[in-house]
Amino acid sequence: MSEKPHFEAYNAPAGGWGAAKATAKAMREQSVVVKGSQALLKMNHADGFKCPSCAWPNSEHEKKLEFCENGAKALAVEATRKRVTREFFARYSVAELMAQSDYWLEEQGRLTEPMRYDSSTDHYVPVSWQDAFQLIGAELSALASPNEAEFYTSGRTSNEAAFLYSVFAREFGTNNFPDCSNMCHESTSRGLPMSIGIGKGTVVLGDFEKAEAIFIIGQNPGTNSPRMMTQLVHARKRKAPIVAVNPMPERALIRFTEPQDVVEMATFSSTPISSEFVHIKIGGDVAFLKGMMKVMFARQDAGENVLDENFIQHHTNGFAALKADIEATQWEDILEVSGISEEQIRRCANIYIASNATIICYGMGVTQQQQGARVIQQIANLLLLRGNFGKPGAGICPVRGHSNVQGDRTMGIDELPTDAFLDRLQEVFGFNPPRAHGHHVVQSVKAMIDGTAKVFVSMGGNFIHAIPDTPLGYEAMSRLNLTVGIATKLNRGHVVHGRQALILPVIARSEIDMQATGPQFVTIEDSMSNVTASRGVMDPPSPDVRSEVEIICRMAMATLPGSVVPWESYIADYNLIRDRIADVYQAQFHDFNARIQQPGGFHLSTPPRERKWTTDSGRANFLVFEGVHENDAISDREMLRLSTVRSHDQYNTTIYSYSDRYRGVYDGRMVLFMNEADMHERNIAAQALVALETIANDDVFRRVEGLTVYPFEMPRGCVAGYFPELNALLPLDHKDEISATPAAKSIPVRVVA
Ligand SMILES: Nc1nc2c(c(=O)[nH]1)N[C@H]1C(S)=C(S)[C@@H](COP(=O)(O)OP(=O)(O)OC[C@H]3O[C@@H](n4cnc5c(=O)[nH]c(N)nc54)[C@H](O)[C@@H]3O)O[C@H]1N2
Ligand SMILES: Nc1nc2c(c(=O)[nH]1)N[C@H]1C(S)=C(S)[C@@H](COP(=O)(O)OP(=O)(O)OC[C@H]3O[C@@H](n4cnc5c(=O)[nH]c(N)nc54)[C@H](O)[C@@H]3O)O[C@H]1N2
Ligand SMILES: [Mo]
Repeated sequence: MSEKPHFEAYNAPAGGWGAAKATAKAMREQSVVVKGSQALLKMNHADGFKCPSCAWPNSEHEKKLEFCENGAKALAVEATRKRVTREFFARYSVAELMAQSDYWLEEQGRLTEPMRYDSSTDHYVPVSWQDAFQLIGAELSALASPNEAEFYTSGRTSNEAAFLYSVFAREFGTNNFPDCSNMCHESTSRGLPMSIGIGKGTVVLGDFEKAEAIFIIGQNPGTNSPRMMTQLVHARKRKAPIVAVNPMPERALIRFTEPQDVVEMATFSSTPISSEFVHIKIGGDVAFLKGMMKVMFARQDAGENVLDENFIQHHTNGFAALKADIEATQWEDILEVSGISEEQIRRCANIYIASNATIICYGMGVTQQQQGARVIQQIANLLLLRGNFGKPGAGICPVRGHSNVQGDRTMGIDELPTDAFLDRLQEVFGFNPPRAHGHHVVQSVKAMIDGTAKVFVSMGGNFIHAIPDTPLGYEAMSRLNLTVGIATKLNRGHVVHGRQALILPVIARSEIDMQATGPQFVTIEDSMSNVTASRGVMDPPSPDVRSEVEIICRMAMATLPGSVVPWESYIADYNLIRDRIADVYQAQFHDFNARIQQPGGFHLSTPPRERKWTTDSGRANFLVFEGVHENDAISDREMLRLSTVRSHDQYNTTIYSYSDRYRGVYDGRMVLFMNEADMHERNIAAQALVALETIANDDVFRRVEGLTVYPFEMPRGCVAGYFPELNALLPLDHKDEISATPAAKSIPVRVVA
């Protein structure tokens, strides 16, 4: 879209009738008002399917309607009546598709049959399923080493499919599992175990009813996990304080009208959400957290009882070192780096100290930083100081993104598998899994560039527009021998492809998955470790789409003729897959097929809930973050920190519309949110067209042009714009030190008029 965006500040509460209207509009646009509305009644219900949007759990008491505006949009675009057919591919060459926007590609509708790239005509042409699998088998078998293949996963993939995918790639011989989690909550998965023994959240939904205070750091729930707003509204109605820490004053963090609350809707009333809005500078969270801890130590030393000393003594290590570090941290540095006043930090500390049960939620504003994993460890420190683990209403709550991203990791989508897991796989299946660690996302891109990766299989997702350094990604893809996109919708990853390429269309989660033994269900694990069943209710978009499970099994059969795994049997009956999952993960998934039939499924145990610590020391660890700087020191006077965020109308790389109503942006996404004083200083007028350039010392020139400046309440020195348009500015090596998660929320840039 070349149109210039326009801006109109949004001052109403988030949610409410605007959300209800947007739900109806999404259904109309995809011509699925009746079908979509009927399906919505089944969304997140026991006899229905799990919302394909976010990973927030369902309420424990079943509500009549268990969906939100953005879940409805996700369903509408999945249920769309529009179709991408062989005629479509005959009409447009790949070069012509390349010239279209991501929005346009997505808008063409559901993929309907397998397609193969024909380089002689630059068109995708129909291919039989059998020939497609044969091509995959031939290319994989021809590799000099299994490690020349990369098996990507996006977090919508079910437990059953993810498990088989992990078994297939490992029987083939590699642990190369780059996945969307590597760009998302990897900092949680790698950083949190060092603190509390596990890389998952420790709260359940019921804890939100008992929490006496809730902190929300670097997360935009009104857009990205709107069903969470129900918990926040309830908490505020019973007067529990909420502290939101964010460089953007996101509307839903300020005021919200619960669309499911009949009285609020009828009376146009709303609930204020944050009792404290902490307008943090990008990368200022550690300073803020350390400031709060500083207040706590000082009050404890002054004779107050603000720490849970009993808990600290019996359950933790490293207290003295943490205390020494916090005491050595200077207020001056804390205030400068966070941009928050000492007074507000003290107020937030008071809220925390007054609460006997606190939940801290966090999202991408924390994980996608250069020290993301270590910031999370400071969040854990803060919670440990008051024993906020293993008691009702308390704990840590990393809010995951994709609806099954947590389950995919549990099922073995992990480039760093443990030996214990590999031993178990070997015992259950009888093949020797590879022991060497595999590639995460950043390593896989490097392997494509240096030619050591030759085949890329993409189980869902849109790798090319999710990763950093967009032009580098394009180059990486085009060097491959074969790219395989297993997908519901056409996206950039199918248009930027290897020498040979396949697009394989799948049945979506909301659709009936009919196999030889009858309709199959799959399972997912939500952000709070609940494992639940998902049963599709709608008809698939064409008779020629296949389930992810079937595609994986047939790829395996074509690649591994001597396989010891009974692949064919799994296609017919997913219970057999769950039996194998139960065998591999005995402790957590025993009697899987029986337990999944219970209403609400089952909860995977999280040891910190019982105050058990699966760390090396057997205790929770206080970990020190020296100093207060999350970012590289850059001495460029022009430098601003850029955060790349989601609009209200997108799902990652899928753009639903060009508006972002809560932030007041309409008809465009090439927007730069900027503080007015920073604009003045640079002589930049509102609505001016500017370019951004990355400040990096790697000799690569990164620039994005055509951004319209929007004066916005950003802290000084901080700017924001949209993912994925700005990914070209994010260097591949600008990443979290521990987990390699790209630091998409903290890119050093300069504005060029
Ligand atoms: N509708 C919809 N739902 C989604 C998605 C979607 O695209 N659309 N994506 C899904 C996925 S995969 C994920 S991971 C989640 C993402 O959900 P979120 O974690 O909410 O993701 P973002 O919108 O990228 O950014 C979150 C917030 O971080 C803030 N932020 C930026 N820098 C900083 C900082 O330095 N400190 C602090 N404290 N905050 C900062 C931004 O202002 C923004 O409000 O949502 C999931 N759900
Ligand atoms: N700059 C910047 N970059 C980021 C982020 C950021 O905040 N800023 N966020 C990062 C994060 S948190 C994430 S999770 C990644 C997201 O990275 P990905 O997960 O790779 O991207 P998505 O856009 O979610 O993938 C969308 C595609 O998935 C396919 N699809 C949808 N449903 C299904 C299904 O049921 N089955 C199959 N097989 N395919 C399906 C469709 O073809 C659709 O085009 O991006 C990361 N990149
Ligand atoms: Mo994510």
